[in-house]
Amino acid sequence: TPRVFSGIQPSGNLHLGNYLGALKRFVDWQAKDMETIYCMVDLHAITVWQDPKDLQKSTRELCAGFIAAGLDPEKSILINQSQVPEHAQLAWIFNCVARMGWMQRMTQWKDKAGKNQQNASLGLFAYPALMAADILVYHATHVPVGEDQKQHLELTRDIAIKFNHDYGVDFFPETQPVIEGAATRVMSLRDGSKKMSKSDASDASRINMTDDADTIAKKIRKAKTDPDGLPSEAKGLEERPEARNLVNIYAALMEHSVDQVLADVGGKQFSEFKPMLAELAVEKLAPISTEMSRLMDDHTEIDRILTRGSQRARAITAPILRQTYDIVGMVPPV
Ligand code: AQP
Repeated sequence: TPRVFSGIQPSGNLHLGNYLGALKRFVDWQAKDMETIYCMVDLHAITVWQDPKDLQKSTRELCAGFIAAGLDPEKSILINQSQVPEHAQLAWIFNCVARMGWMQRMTQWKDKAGKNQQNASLGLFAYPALMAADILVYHATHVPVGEDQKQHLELTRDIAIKFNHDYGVDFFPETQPVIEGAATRVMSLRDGSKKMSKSDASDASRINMTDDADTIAKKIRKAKTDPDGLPSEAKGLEERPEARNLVNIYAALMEHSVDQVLADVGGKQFSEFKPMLAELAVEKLAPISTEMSRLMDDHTEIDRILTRGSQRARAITAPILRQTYDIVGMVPPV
């Protein structure tokens, strides 16, 4: 059966971009007849500094978010990356397959390392090789992600091709990025040219999954827009990034197309549309955040789910790593 793999970093609050671009799609894939594996990528998170206590809390909270959004630990394998050591082990092999020049071209590296690349962690540079390992250690073929991860998935494919070519095997599959929906790139509420992100200094720039109804309404009310009203078709949103972003969010939450939404709300002013969007966002997100905090009350259940998930995962990853070592020429234990 084809396998689906994806992950989210426990590097802070889960936000609406993560939800619409990734998590909501994870739930869709779970409903199909596929094996689905979803990961809290804590090893990725520490490529930039994480306070240990915050990391633990964020990892459990992310797992609570996964479950609250509709992932079923019986149907999907839910794991914490560091509990499945084959991810990091395969990543080392891929560090030796990938080329420095490939990594240097990654826009996420350039954005996150900033001007002072010499001071960035080696892990941040090698991030995409670990991501390739996350996926390929399951021989996963489908990877639902937001638009920003497209380049990393192309690199995953390059690593698989080079490994297969160098060792003369047909072992790692070529993975398909699955970038779907009306909100594959949710933008900051304060600046339509930046993506909504956990690490944006301004909390007003994003809607956190744990925000209460008042906070959500206030952030949407204050969201940047232009003075014009809503157009009646998608064409009218060109060159209007903030307006387009709010309409995309609305469409994704409604599970309608942008054109369907504009057929309804075209002609309205933002003063009228924003309260509609706030109401919809609260309606969709409040049950998730309520369930998240219930699950967080006692994290033993979450810890148990992750332990069980990693056992199921290792039944897949251990044989694939063993075969990889064999291909590479490592002497196995007797
Ligand atoms: N703004 C976004 N719109 C749509 N999808 C998004 N994703 C992230 N931001 C948006 C998708 O969420 C998944 C998990 O992301 P991640 O946690 O691995 O990493 P990230 O991209 O680093 O998330 P942030 O919020 O932007 O964190 P920082 O601020 O640390 O960089 C991925 O599928 C991603 O595409």
